[in-house]
Amino acid sequence: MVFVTKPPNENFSYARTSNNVSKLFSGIPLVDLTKPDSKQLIVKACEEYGFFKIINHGVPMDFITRLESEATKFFSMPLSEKEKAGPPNPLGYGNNHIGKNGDVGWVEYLLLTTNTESNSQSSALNDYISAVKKMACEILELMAEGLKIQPRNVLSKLLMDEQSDSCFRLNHYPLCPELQGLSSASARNVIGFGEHTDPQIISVLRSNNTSGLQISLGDGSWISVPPDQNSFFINVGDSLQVLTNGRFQSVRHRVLANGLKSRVSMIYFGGPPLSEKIAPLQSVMNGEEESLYEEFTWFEYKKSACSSRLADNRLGHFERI
Ligand code: GA4
Repeated sequence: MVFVTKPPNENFSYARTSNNVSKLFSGIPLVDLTKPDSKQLIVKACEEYGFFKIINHGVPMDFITRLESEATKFFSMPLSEKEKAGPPNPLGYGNNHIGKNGDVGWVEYLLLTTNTESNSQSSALNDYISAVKKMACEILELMAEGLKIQPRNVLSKLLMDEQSDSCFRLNHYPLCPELQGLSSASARNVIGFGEHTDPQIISVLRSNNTSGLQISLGDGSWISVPPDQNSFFINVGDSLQVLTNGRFQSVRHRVLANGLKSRVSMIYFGGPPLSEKIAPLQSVMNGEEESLYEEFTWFEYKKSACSSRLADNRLGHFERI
């Protein structure tokens, strides 16, 4: 089974800016969490791309490698064993099919809860999730500081809430036989995970050293993100776009299959409690500024996302005209 798209016009493109003037794309924004300018760089990256890379993140390398080897071990089991952890609705093992509405991709995955009590059988998973959640909260606090909104935990408290509806995903993109032996110039694009935005607030992604992730600049072009197994990549989700009244943009991204090396990624999706009202924070609104969106709860948005296709513009249904 192959899922093909037209080759993209990669890495020569224009990015949107806060004043809507295009400028030449100058690389994936890089944020060093230990540097004092990190909050300004984070705000700029969220406004321009909704995407950036984090170095000096403080997550112990040992937590990462332990979980990666557990993931690799799981995905190398016979299909019949893996299927015992399925189907993936809402959590569990799945392959080739993503969501419930006909999306397909060259991928297998495990969707998990972030609840440490339910995951008590894997200390590697729990250690990793706790450390990545802490980093995600630190980043959300830097965003609040950079946006000059009070209190500084106005965003991070949504993830810290006991009722926070966050989830975790392990993805395995196997070697794609269709692409084996083809140079990247002659290879077609086989879709591993189709283009989409993440519905939550923030996503924290870590992958092994295999390429495949691409982000969209919103002008039809796709930028390949060079893999870096020692860093994390952060995505702004749809909910954060709404909370900032469109100041931050959720990033459209996708993963292409690879003919040379398999890819393993692990993603933490930080979401609010189901009952949380998702609306622009009062403190981000200037003067007479009005909300760009109808009011909805995370429960309502999640429900609507579950009945959509991956590539749909899910926020479109909630935009005020
Ligand atoms: C994208 C982000 C997360 O991986 C996810 C995905 C979810 C799923 O795999 O079941 C969705 C997708 C994601 C958005 C639209 C719907 C739901 C597949 C799909 C077609 C777990 C999530 O929360 O939303």
